[in-house]
Amino acid sequence: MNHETRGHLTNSHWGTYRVEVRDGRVAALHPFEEDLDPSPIGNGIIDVLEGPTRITAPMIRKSWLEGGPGTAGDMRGRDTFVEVSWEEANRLVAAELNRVRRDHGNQAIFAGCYGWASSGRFHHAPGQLKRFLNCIGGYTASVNTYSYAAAEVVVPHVLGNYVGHLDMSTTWDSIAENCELFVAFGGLPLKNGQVSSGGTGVHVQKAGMSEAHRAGVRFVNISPLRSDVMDKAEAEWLAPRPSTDTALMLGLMHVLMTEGLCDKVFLDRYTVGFDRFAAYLDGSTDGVVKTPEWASEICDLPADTIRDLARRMAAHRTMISISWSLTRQDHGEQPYWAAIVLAAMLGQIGQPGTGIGFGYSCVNTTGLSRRHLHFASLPQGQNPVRDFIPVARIADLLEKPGQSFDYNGKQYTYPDIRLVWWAGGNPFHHHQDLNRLRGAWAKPETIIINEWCWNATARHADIVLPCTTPLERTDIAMSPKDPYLVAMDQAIAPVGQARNDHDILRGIAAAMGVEEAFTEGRSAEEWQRWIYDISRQSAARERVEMPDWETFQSNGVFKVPAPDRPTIMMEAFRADPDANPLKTPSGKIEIFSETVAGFGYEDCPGHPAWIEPLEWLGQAQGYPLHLLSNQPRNKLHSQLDHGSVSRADRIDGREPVTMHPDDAAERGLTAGQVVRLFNARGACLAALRISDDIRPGVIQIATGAWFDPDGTTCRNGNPNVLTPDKGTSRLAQGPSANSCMVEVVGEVGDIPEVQAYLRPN
Ligand SMILES: Nc1nc2c(c(=O)[nH]1)N[C@H]1C(S)=C(S)[C@@H](COP(=O)(O)OP(=O)(O)OC[C@H]3O[C@@H](n4cnc5c(=O)[nH]c(N)nc54)[C@H](O)[C@@H]3O)O[C@H]1N2
Ligand SMILES: Nc1nc2c(c(=O)[nH]1)N[C@H]1C(S)=C(S)[C@@H](COP(=O)(O)OP(=O)(O)OC[C@H]3O[C@@H](n4cnc5c(=O)[nH]c(N)nc54)[C@H](O)[C@@H]3O)O[C@H]1N2
Ligand SMILES: [Mo]
Repeated sequence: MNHETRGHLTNSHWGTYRVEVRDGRVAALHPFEEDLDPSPIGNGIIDVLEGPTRITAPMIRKSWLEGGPGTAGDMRGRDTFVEVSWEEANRLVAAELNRVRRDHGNQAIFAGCYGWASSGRFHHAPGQLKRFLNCIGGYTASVNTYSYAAAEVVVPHVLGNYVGHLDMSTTWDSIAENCELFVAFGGLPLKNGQVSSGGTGVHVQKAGMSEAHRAGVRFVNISPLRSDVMDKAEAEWLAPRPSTDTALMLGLMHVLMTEGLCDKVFLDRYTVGFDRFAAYLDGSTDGVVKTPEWASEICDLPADTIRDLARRMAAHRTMISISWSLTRQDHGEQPYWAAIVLAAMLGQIGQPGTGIGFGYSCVNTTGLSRRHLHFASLPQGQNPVRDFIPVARIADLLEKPGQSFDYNGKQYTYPDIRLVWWAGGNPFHHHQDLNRLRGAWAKPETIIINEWCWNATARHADIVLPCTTPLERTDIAMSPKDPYLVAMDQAIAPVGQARNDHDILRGIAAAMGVEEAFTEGRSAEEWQRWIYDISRQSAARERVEMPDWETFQSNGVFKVPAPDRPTIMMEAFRADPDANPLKTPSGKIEIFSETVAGFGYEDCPGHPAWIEPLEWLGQAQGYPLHLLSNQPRNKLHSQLDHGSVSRADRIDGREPVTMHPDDAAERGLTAGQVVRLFNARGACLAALRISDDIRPGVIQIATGAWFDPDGTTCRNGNPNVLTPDKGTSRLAQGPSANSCMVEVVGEVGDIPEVQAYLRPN
């Protein structure tokens, strides 16, 4: 297209780059010059575009090909693969879809397809697959995310909306100007601000935090990890036991209530149900007074520290940030609800630079100043199937057809799944208790995956359809959360026989007689232009003038002009709650929710409460260390784990696990040695990193290492062999990965080699 004159551009969740192409190969990705804090993650792709981990042709699992659907599901992950032509692959997939539809109905197809895929508005793999399946009668879907399912379900009961408020987070400029004290539950790890789903133009988190620090904002890092706030911000570090923030917040709120530090005017005008909650705080309802001393016993911070923090929060203009990680724990609804009530008691919600924010630095776009535009995407059509699961209930779905489950006040039934199709996600990365998932995964008759690399999910499939990476196709990066629109150029030819997901599905649609319904007669380029033009018209209605398609293509980048004033979350509600009510039953902040109380869930009552997690340091039950499996700094989830950037960060090829020196000494472990992390669910191998930047009793290993099973042990340090597969509560059924206890020992004898990055036979 226009890259002859302006050079190739690409975009990813972790940034925008100029692509240097030499002899038809990608030689380097150079950071976009407007990005003053580019991420190194991008270059990790170069050495894996080709090579043993690349899937270069359609592949069928041998037993499935020979015996047909349903053959030797337990061989998934161990079987060999047979290469077939695209024609043959299309024929096999079409025939199998027709069989399952005819014999069992479309609800027997699970295509929740959770995953981050790649940025690029058109070639969004899950969106493409869902559109295709809707052309043939639909599929069983999934709802909510792994990121913050508990918040997605509980916060709408409290504030009327969750994602809407997250999108309207108070911007960094307003924080720098107005905030004095920034209290971050789960910290503000810059490692996470490297990415944003849908694509990143330039990185702003470091600048936002630095500016606030220069302006005098004091940061408090409440996290088991010191590194969760950058050194430069000179944060005060408070390291509670993991999964106990709700108790800590209750202790803080008790101080506010008993010392007359609550903003009563705010509570009266903007909230309902404080009295019911106060009766819990002061122990009238359960006989337990939620004093700082009580909280201290649970979270293990000194009572005086809690008291002092509460007084400082009341005395200053305070912003509370609550990281998404706090939802990914047992009863992950509670810290979110509690943090909102804490902010309501301080009375600063809706004012400049203060109040509450949902996870500053979880992604680059939280606090990023931008216009809020509506961009089009590929229409997905209508799914006639009503069945769904809360996203993290995948193993339950496969194991328990016909059984019922609770979700947000209703009961539903798991359908009987015969065929699973994934495009753009890696359940053998993202799900908990992978040994359990492996067992459940053996049950469906057929598993299809679109992937470009031989990760664990590809290895555990029957039909592997090789797709392109963004460097091998043309697209547009156009995320409503990021001001930069980027023309994504095709830099190189597709590797091997890889096809774009859209073309893969078009081929299968043709074999099933629905090609016209799937494409509506448009080529990929015509669709991109269609999406762009509709978005351009929508932007024009917001008085933002986007260039026409040709100009955009020849320039390569368009930046939506910044708004002329900061965004302040819930500003309109604060200004006039009668004219701008929240979408809750009362129109106000629901400190007590009659709706949630009415569900009668003992694990999610009508107001925030401390409910002991299944696994935590207060109840060690044989496994004495709390394992945090947080997001990796050198990649996005499992993406590019096989690439050079991620692998350079390893210790002799092993994933590092961080432990406090006292815990290492107690176990006689030394830095760099290979250790075994284990509990009743499984084990994984990792290399020991010793640091006093972690709370004693807590260990940390990043997620993302490709699952490499050897029995129930992962040779490659994937923490999800250890994490519990339990819903946060009957309300949200979100994932609880961060409430996980383990033990660690030195690995002795022959230490098995990592095999995750070899091509399967
Ligand atoms: N223990 C623990 N587990 C966790 C978490 C945790 O904190 N702790 N975090 C959870 C969270 S928040 C999340 S969001 C999930 C993330 O889980 P996922 O989103 O499933 O993880 P990714 O590795 O991003 O998977 C995306 C997959 O899409 C593939 N892909 C990329 N581009 C394309 C494309 O164009 N087409 C196709 N067909 N495929 C493509 C990639 O190769 C990759 O395999 O993990 C969750 N799991
Ligand atoms: N580089 C990079 N960035 C990413 C991602 C990635 O894979 N790589 N993934 C993206 C995705 S999908 C998401 S959802 C976001 C997630 O964003 P987060 O949920 O914020 O990510 P985490 O790194 O899991 O958690 C942040 C910190 O919370 C702390 N923490 C954990 N449990 C507790 C607790 O009980 N109490 C307290 N006080 N602190 C706790 C941990 O020390 C951890 O480092 O990150 C996004 N950003
Ligand atoms: Mo996420």
